[in-house]
Amino acid sequence: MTQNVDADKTKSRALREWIAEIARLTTPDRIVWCDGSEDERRRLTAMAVQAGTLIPLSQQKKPGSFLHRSNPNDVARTEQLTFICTPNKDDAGPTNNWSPPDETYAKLRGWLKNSMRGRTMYVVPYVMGPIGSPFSKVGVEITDSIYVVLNMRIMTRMGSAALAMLGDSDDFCRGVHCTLDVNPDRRLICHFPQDNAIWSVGSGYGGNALLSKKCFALRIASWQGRSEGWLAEHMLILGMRSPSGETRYVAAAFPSACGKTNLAMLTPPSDLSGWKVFTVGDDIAWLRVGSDGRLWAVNPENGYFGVAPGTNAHSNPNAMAMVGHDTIFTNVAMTPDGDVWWEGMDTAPPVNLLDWQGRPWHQESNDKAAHPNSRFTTPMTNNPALSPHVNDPEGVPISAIVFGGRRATTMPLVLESENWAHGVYMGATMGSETTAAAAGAVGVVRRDPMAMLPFCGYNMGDYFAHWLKMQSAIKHPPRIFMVNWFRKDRDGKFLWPGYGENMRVLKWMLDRIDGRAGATDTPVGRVPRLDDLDLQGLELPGDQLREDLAIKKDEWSAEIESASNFFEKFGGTMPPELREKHRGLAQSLNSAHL
Ligand code: GTP
Ligand code: SPV
Ligand code: MN
Repeated sequence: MTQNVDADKTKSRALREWIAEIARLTTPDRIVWCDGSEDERRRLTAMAVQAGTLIPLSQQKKPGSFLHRSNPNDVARTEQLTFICTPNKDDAGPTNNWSPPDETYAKLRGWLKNSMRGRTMYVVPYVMGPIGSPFSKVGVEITDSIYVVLNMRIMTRMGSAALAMLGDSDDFCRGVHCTLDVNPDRRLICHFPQDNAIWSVGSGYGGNALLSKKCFALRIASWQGRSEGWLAEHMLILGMRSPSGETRYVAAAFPSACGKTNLAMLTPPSDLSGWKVFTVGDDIAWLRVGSDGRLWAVNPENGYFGVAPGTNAHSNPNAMAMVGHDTIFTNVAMTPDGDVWWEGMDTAPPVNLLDWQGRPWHQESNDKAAHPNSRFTTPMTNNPALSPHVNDPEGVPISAIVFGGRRATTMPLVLESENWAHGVYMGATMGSETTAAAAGAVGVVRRDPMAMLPFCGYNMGDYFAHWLKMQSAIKHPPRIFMVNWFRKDRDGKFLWPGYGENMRVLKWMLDRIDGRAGATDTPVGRVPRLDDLDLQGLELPGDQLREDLAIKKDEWSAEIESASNFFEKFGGTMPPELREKHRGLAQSLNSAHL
């Protein structure tokens, strides 16, 4: 048993002491400090293959790529087992699960006692944000899972560079991850923002286990952002280059599995010639006010943990190209010749497919071959549309913020807010149908403010106030919009073709900002008229688009009612400004003739 931490690994005494403390608790057979080298990747990959954790794919069809099958009880984030452990319950607010820090630490320590006996403890230092950026932050994840290490290697700037950045400082996020026996009865994902610490036990999947992502970069970072005056958001960041060569940036928040990765790397329709989209980030944005009074965004991640189903050469050619090599696939189906397959790939399912659990699968089967939340982990450098500014230390300046949900009804294709406060109101009241990205029922509409309901590390009432307060610091605020790619007709078919065609909506936003495009006022915001959108080359019946843009009084009355009930939860922490906005909107809707 190795409990002495080599002094030569890090200059940070706080890090050495913390590693020693967790090692005393979990008693691993050995401690391995990850350096992020290519040699280390090869070694760990070989061990994972040996252990059956990774299945090599065909090196002709998918060079450098592997398949991982997770425990079938562990296939998505578990929000009901995710806790914010602040000293005060009110600090977590009415939308988070809360448990008291002391009791929670005691319980977790009990579970973790000797939990790494016979196993290796990996120490994974990582940087969130570009190396050398004053906005970047260091985290260290302790884990007993090679799969987690290999994913963290793709998702973050991991290894020696992080220790170099940390130096002798004690300022790092402390993440303890232990898979235990993947038993849902001993699974908890706990955040201690006041200690800059995360303890995650009993799950090896995605956002539960890759602690850099939702746990640090959103829950802990949102807490830090409130006290330091910035925002940590569940947002993609994209650049749009116009035919004249000017690039403008947009940050967009959609809930899990609602289209961020797809929008972030979209291929514009050929009819909009000369336009190109560049990806800065696909899931998380850290936003700060620059010295020029604009809002600047950094993507703290280094790779993509993207949804596989629905990805195909038509919907997302860039994603198909980037997962063609050096990718870890989780819970997708496997073909007999060592390739991957999932629903919505747009190719007929090959015969003799193995499903995500490794069982033979037949076309007549009612079960999905790939799990609906199956994913790819791929380095951002694989993305053909990667922005050349992704490593810029100051980030990119944001011209528009977009909120969006998955709504079969009510929400039009796009809505423009009047001003910052109205935009914050739109984000705060937004709803979306639940998806397979989290365990539980799928397709139920719930309020998911700013797509942050499961990811805000503090009281969401205070979070809304923080958003409102940011306005005074941003001299040139981005304009705020709301979108919905998922409205359906009576037969349940999507009204809008989506994917690359979403470029037309993005273009309208820029045209609005620049005063080139028109809109019509409605009680709930501004909506384009048919000829305000650039529809060249798009074959879409006018009636269908009209239906997609319609504001319907009965639907909106229900929406307002639902938002009222949601606001009620917050009591005194709800900013009066939003309540006022809500009352005004309800009134004008009531008196409007729609
Ligand atoms: P997380 O990684 O969970 O945060 O998801 P995400 O927001 O990045 O969603 P992603 O882009 O992976 O899309 C999720 C699902 O929505 C996929 O099955 C996509 O095919 C589908 N989707 C994405 N964009 C569109 C669109 O514009 N229209 C329609 N109909 N479906 C879309
Ligand atoms: C999400 O659920 O929003 C994801 C996947 O991006 S996970 O990393 O599991 O959170
Ligand atoms: Mn996400």
